[in-house]
Amino acid sequence: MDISRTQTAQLVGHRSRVNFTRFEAGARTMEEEVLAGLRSSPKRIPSKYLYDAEGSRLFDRICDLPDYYPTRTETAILKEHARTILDLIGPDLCIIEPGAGACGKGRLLLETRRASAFVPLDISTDFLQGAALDVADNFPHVSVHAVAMDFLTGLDSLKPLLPPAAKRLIFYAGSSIGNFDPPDAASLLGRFHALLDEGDGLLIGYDLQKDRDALTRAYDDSEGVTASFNLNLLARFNRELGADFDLSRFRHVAVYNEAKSRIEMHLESIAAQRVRVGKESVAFDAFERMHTESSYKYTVEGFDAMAAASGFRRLEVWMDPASYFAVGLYVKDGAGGSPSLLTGHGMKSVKALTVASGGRQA
Ligand code: AVI
Repeated sequence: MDISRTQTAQLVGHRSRVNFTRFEAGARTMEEEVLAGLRSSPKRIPSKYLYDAEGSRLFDRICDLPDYYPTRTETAILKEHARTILDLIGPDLCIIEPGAGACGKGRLLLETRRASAFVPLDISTDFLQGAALDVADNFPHVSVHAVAMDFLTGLDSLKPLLPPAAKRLIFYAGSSIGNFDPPDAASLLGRFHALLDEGDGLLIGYDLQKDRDALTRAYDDSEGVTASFNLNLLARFNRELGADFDLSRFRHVAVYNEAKSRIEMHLESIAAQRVRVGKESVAFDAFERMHTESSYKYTVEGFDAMAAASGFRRLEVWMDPASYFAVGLYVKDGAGGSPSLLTGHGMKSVKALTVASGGRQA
């Protein structure tokens, strides 16, 4: 990573302190990336731009929608199995949570009192600082080191910063892995692998293949929140790039691409039109679409194969009774242990991993 600036500070909360580090990397600007996507055929926009302040607020609303099952299903799995999950990796854990946001799911793991350190990573500095202080106040036995970074490009710089602990566990929740095309997902798993030592773990939530109706309802909800979330991209470009998208002339489309096992979100131009974006004028045909997000749906076997190709071996997987969502626990290969067998709904552990917990010195 090309780190142009690194800042460190101690944040002081009501009852606690948080170590805080910010990495800033040289990156392409939003205008360059958006224009490159609009020049391509078919047009596409990087999905990371969905998450400005308004997009993040809308995404929080999506997570609470009856039609959007992933968040509540993953939370229920974690609530039920958090203790078992962490016991499989071992005590004195350092939990690293990429894309931690409000650290809500990380807290479910911290409540088990199995972790001695917590490293939330997020690109949004203000949000991260507040959330990390709140975690430190609520879990005084946990040493919190928050890192503001784009973890997609900055993960290589993180290793020297990690606090000492017997084991590390990367916790990548929310089926965020599903928003990467498979080669990029595999490459991210590879970078997670590089951050860990043998016997360290990866706990990852991913969405499962299911019937088309349930999937399209989740991404085209009856309250129209996902449509607003998608269209907010255009409002953001109007605000931040001086674009002149007329939001009433585009519509939200969510389709399940069965051949690629992914939900695709698009914005469709309802008529032929030209739109100014930065210094360019971009032409849209009637019904032409911009691809704004993919959300891949896996099978347990498919996900295991991708993880194995990146050097991870599955110890266990937990699912809800309807097999809508999976939370898999993987270990960086080279450590002892017994992979469990698939046993149907619930996927109960067949044999717990036993790994000698050799201490690590930072
Ligand atoms: C963040 N990510 C896992 C969500 C998903 O389900 O792919 C983003 C999302 N897009 C529309 N609804 C939710």
